[in-house]
Amino acid sequence: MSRTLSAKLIEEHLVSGDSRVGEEVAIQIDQTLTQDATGTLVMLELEALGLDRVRTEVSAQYVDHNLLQTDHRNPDDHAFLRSACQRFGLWYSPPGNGVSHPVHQERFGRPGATLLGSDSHTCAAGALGMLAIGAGGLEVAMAMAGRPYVLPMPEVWGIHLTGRLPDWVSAKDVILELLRRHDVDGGVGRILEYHGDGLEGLSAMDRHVIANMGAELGATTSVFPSDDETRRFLERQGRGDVFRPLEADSGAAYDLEEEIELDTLEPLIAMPSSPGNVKRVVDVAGEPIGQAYVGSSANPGYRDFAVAAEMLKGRTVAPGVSLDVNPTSRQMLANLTADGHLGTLISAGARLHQTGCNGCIGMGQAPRSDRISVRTTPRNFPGRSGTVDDRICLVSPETAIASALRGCITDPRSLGEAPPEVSEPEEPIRIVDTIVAPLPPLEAADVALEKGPNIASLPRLEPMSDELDLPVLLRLGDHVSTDEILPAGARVLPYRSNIPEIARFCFESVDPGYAERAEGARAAGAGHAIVAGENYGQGSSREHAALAPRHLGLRVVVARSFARIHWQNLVSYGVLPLVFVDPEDAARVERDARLRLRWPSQEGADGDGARITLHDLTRDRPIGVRHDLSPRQLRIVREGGLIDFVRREGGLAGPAGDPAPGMTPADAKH
Ligand code: MIC
Repeated sequence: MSRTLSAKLIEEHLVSGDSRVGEEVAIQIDQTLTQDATGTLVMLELEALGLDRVRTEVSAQYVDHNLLQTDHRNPDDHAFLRSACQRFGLWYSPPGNGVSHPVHQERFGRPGATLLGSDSHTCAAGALGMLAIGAGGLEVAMAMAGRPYVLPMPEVWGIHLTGRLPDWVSAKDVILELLRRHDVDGGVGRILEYHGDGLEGLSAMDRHVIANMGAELGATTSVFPSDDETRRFLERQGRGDVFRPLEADSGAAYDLEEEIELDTLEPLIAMPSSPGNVKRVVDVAGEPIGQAYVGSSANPGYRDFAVAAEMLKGRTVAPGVSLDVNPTSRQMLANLTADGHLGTLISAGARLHQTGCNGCIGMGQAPRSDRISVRTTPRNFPGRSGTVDDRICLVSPETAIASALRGCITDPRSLGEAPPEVSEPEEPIRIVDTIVAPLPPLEAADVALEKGPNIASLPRLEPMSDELDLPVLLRLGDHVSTDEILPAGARVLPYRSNIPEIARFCFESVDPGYAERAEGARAAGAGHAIVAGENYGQGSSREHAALAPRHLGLRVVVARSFARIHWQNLVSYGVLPLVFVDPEDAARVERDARLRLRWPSQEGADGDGARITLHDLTRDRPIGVRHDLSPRQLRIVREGGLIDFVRREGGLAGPAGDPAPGMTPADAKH
């Protein structure tokens, strides 16, 4: 039978399960990726679970998010991560080395491998024919311990690309076109598999741009074939030996099919404040901007910066516009410097920042309050930039620079020029030695974890009782992002390794009184519930968005639907995610209503979660709810979360390859 590439990658790694859509499959993970903003928690989890050494082919830890060192907290986190890498056997990419996703693609990417990462944009590695999935940190910790990753078999969505991109249109416009068509939840439960002759015009880093922002569609991941372009990319990184051609069989049947004629695309822009709010640039042109921003994991390629530089040659950015340039990596910076592009950018008025994520996650570079900021970043959720009433737009580098030159949103085609032709350096500078290799096991065993005063051990979470009376402390709308649940930004990120402290910021932009009310309820011995609309928890994979509210007493979220990674994070931290059977009920439950949750006191063999009931005590009416948890997940929630569950089952110290007791994939659903 003809198979899709996604099916082949899954079958090659299948540990158990049946690869029919919706059925659970457990896959072996070859590589893991963690970054500092989520990695500190992962390392604390490994410590709590008693792991001795990672059992993957490669586990790499990057420091790219918390680079602002305004006091001891972030540098202490870096030192902690470095010591944890030495202790547990990971590669360590220090601050200044660059953004995790492109650096991983350059240094460790391998066609045909699986990658699990505690960052929602891990899917970017699909650019090389990998099966790369973003997940919560605990699941990544489990994968480091050699446990398989369990997921419901996604549908495979074939995206057939034909033709060539027109002048002034680039890879970012391809993914914005998909977001225009399908919005932020259009990819949920799906793998986007790209194929067709249109691929010939897309470099490996162009494919990275497209695969990266599959996360914004809610997709499980994106997959590109591994072809001549992949080989070329790997050879330029000095890693041609890991190349392996991979593609779907001819005539492979996709669950869904879609066509994009690249020749017909135009410059596109995601307007404030959703990646799905996509318009044609020409339709919104003319609006004044205060900032243009180039860089991030969503446009990390050499060409993205080189095009910007060529467009700016001999010119100066418009008065009043801050042009912020965030080079992807140390290696990229070295190449842009050698080629003179960096000098061109600086002479044109650009502000050069250190290599890393920076303003993409609100670590500095916040825009002024009353003006549009056009960015090549992947996300524009409200307030994520650090400015409460920000107006962030997502664009290609071409549109960002055209806008920087004119001082207003500008369709690059309207510059009336030929687009710059750029080609990658013949002999690129390669910087490989700044990533620190794992220590040999004997030396590693003696390394002590370096914990600064801000690094707090994980809070213990108590099991859930049979009956709970919970006040509804928040009622939320649709598409609430993890940036709204637990903000990003320079004030908050320094507390990523300190749950009690970071919990104070929960839902700050939505309802500043929430944390205090939750603390009050908790002090009085009560937990609480939250009611939400569709796609609750979209965006970042940060576990803190589940663990911090849990620390404040959150026990149940009742929503119309959930985003994939956050749903799993809630389960991992002992919060019960329930779905309204009648979506209209989301509007009927009042803020401050009291809900009574009942679990059957005598659990059946499967935990009998089907009989969980919810009653609105304020209106005295039952609320129809369902859960989509497997028996194993129900047990995890009841026992207070995955860490305690695994601890009770004997921790992670077992021999390599053994599924942990209680972690048998066949028993799990997600
Ligand atoms: C993001 O784009 O939101 C991040 C920063 O990459 C996050 C990670 C985080 O919150 O630490 C993600 O997407 O997972």
